[in-house]
Amino acid sequence: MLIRRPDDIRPSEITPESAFLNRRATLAALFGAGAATALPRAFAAEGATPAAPPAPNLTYTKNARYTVPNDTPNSWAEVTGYNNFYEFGTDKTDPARNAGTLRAKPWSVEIAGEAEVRGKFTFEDIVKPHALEERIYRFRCVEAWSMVIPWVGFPLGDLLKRFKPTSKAKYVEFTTLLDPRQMPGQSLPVLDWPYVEGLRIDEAMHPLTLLVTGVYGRELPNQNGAPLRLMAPWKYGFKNVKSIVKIRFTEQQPRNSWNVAAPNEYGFYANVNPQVDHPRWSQASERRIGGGFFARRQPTLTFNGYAEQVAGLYTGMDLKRYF
Ligand SMILES: Nc1nc2c(c(=O)[nH]1)N[C@H]1C(S)=C(S)[C@@H](COP(=O)(O)O)O[C@H]1N2
Ligand SMILES: [Mo]
Repeated sequence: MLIRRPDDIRPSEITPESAFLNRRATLAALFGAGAATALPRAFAAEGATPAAPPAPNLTYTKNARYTVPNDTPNSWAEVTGYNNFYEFGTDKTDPARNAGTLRAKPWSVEIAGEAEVRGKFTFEDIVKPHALEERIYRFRCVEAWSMVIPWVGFPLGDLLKRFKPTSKAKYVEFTTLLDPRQMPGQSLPVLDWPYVEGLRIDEAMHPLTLLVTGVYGRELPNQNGAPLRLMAPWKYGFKNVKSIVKIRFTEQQPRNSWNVAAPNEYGFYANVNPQVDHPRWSQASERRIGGGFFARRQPTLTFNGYAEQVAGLYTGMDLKRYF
């Protein structure tokens, strides 16, 4: 059955035109014939009985300061089945189907740039010194859909401090793994691989910014960015780079993948802002995933509801210019 919500934004509307051409034909070669013939379809689990998450396999505490009042988290099936991870295909259901080729263990992260402590660190070196906590955050994709997600992780700033950034460290750049054998979508010119993102150092150090290792009490599924991904909940989803292999402290503002692909459409800051529309659609409201066929649209909140905590980072900045 083909159910297509009228307010759905098709990949053809968000992918740069040149990259979108013949996408289905090329995906067929990478992912098998099914991808070429499958009609676009609504996420199967949407509106269905929420599938319960499997038992937790992480040790963590619930941080009750970070919850979303009057809202319940999206189901496990939604959080792990409706994804953007173009390294595994551009449809929302592609990552769950295709991300099995990613080897998230063992993993290492290179620390580089303007910091006293640099070098290669294992996943365990990175994570072990930190107590994991669960925080329920709003999540807002630039495509005007949203979820509520119980992430497990720890404040990124606590990690960054361990590397003793120098006074020249004004920004932090994060890079995803580059390996077309593990990430077959990297064989297509959809984005300039590897996926890179960046934050200003004060954004990276902000207590809301998490380095995420899990969701729903479990180690991150590959499709959600195993084993390490970023989460800055006041920004559009594309800032939250997955499967990070490199963290670099820089003096200059780093490039970020979607800005490189379409600079008029995706900025560096990408703060959720109902008053600054995407050139091709409004950001004033959003479709909350999981409401079923008659899903409600809800108003977009400034800084995705985190204005009280983060607005001060942008005092005096014209947020229409720095979008
Ligand atoms: N490496 C990488 N990171 C990525 C993306 C991607 O395509 N590749 N997509 C981004 C976008 S657009 C969104 S909305 C979120 C989706 O995260 P989720 O699938 O865990 O909900 O991941 C972000 N991080
Ligand atoms: Mo997104």
